[in-house]
Amino acid sequence: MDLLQSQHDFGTGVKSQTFGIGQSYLGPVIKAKSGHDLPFEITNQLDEVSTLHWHGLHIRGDVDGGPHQEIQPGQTWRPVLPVSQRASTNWFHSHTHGRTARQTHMGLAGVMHIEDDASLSADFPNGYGIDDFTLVLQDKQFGDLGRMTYGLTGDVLENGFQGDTLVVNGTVAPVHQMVPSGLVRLRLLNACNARFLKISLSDMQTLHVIASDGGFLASTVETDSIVMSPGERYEILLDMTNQDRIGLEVSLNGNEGQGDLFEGLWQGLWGVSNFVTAIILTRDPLRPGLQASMPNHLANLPVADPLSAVRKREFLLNMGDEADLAAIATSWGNLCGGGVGMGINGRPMKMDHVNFGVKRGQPEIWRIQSEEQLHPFHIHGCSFRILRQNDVPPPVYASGWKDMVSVQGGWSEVLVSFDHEATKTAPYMYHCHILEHEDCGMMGQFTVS
Ligand SMILES: [Cu+2]
Repeated sequence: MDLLQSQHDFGTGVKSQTFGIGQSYLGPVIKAKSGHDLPFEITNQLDEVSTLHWHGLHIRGDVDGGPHQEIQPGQTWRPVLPVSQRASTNWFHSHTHGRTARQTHMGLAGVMHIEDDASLSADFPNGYGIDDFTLVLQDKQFGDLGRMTYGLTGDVLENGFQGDTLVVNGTVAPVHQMVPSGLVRLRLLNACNARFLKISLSDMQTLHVIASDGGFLASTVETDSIVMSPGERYEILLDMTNQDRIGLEVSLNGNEGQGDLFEGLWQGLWGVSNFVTAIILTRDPLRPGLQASMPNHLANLPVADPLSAVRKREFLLNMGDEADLAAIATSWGNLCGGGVGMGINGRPMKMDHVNFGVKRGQPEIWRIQSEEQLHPFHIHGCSFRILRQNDVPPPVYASGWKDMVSVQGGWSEVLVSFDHEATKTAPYMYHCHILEHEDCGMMGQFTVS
């Protein structure tokens, strides 16, 4: 796969300047079977340095694709990924120091499905593009001429880039899809730089959630809506046996408004305005699909036992000073701070400073708190379980395997352990997944030995 400078029509009738991975915008959907080594050849045809991080994969730090595995212009990176984890929907995106936000926004992102024996033999849809669809959800801003725009100001650094137009798999929403008469699976990725998305179905139909970031839930969770932070994945099932048409609705209200955003997000206090239909699924009555009921049992989830933890660590996310951010935005143009302005526990990300080391296989509790604002926190090389999210238990649909947890005002706690090695020269990252915050230094690094 090559990292390309390209042009792409998002459906606005004109071509925008974009980056792509082997295509004009975004990358291919990669399907991998757990238990196999996955070799890649990634050539950087851009005229700037880049990286490709495998978000959600449990793999060693030296193939993780973080900021230490730079691919210089013209160079080829050849990582072999030993994929050994449970079935899950993961993704990959740029993780270049100080440039992650812009490069990912330009299109350096793609999706990777991991399957295992259980997922392939289960009684639910897995025909890619037939009854199993992958939706990359992003917010974009288009200028007067219909071209995608991205520019940094102090405000954009502070709140993260937020566009007013929903784009699905690189096309302005809504997109249309014919589906067979039966169960249909949607794999959702929030690939926005900064925007939280609230997801529901048309006609207030019940959502059936089967999987979160790191794999299947214990059983199907029924809910009116789900909230997705940047970086999160959820899978849902729809029964199209007896309905002609259904729409997936996405609210872009996420990060707007005043007051306690977190409460608003999770307790349904958001206004109902500004819902956009992401995709309209229309049943093809002549195409029989999978005739099965909504699955009940999906996976055996171990109890997340906080008493198993051998130690606790605390992370305070720091926003930095407004005037500093404005100055950074001006001086760096369309780059972010390169690791200054924001921080964690009082210090910004420094490439040559490893913050701490953890021991392989030893569960820890990581407690995350935000000085101000809502932040989605991500940890590399693992899946964890959320014990508390902003002082309360997570929604049931977020109680399984995760690699994203959000926090605003209160404490979030996760139970985490790592199975793979990350050395001092190839450490793992933990960071805010508002990509402009990450670029401004809200990130740190750690080893696993
Ligand atoms: Cu943040």
